[in-house]
Amino acid sequence: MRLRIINPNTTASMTDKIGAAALAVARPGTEIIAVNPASGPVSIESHFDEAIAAVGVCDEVRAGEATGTDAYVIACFGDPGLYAARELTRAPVIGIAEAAFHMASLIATRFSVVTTLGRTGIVAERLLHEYGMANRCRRVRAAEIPVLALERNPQAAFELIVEEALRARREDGIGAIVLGCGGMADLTDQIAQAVGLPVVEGVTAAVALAESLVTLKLQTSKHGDLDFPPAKPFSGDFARYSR
Ligand code: 2AL
Repeated sequence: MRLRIINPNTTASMTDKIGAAALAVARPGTEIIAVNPASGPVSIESHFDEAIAAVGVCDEVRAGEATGTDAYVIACFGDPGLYAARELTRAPVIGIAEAAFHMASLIATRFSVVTTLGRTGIVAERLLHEYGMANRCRRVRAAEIPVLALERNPQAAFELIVEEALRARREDGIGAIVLGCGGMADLTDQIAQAVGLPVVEGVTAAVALAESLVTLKLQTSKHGDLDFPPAKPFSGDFARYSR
């Protein structure tokens, strides 16, 4: 099967890292195509960044539809454009926050999230409520590292994430940690070793869930709100969406 892993930001080094993490857990017959939009923010750390990145995600789904794709992963922890992407395809589309919350809830009664910045933590809290997972999460914590610091200085970032995860282990009464950024995908095993708790990372969780849905022949429902968007003209920069 062919999975298209969309890093919604435009930082190619992060896309490579996400692709490698996906490939490391993929089944032998799974092809991983890791991409990022040509235009958009270099990192996603605000509602504005998410709004712009969502357009890039939709463009990448359209490109995936043109070349044949069995499932998509949106590899940013705000799951930008998730519902719009689902409207554009019958293939399953999995957001990494959604995947990580669900996977963590299968191995622990309660988990905490360790994300990058306090403000993106607020986005994660909103998603927990939206997905009906808030009662499984004890706390969303932030290591207060900008997303691109994960690229520039991974060792320093690793230490801050482990410090926060150890505080979560001591104070939150949890059974697992969820990592709250696509850019943390390469650190999972090291963090799990340092913290001594199961660590759920969204890219790898989403790949495993996407493979399961494809195996079960479960596709995005076209009954109701996830049906293809109504055809209509789009003007200006978005004329490419006219149908
Ligand atoms: C993210 C992410 O996963 N990628 C990105 O650019 N911003 N979200 C986050 N919570 O740090």
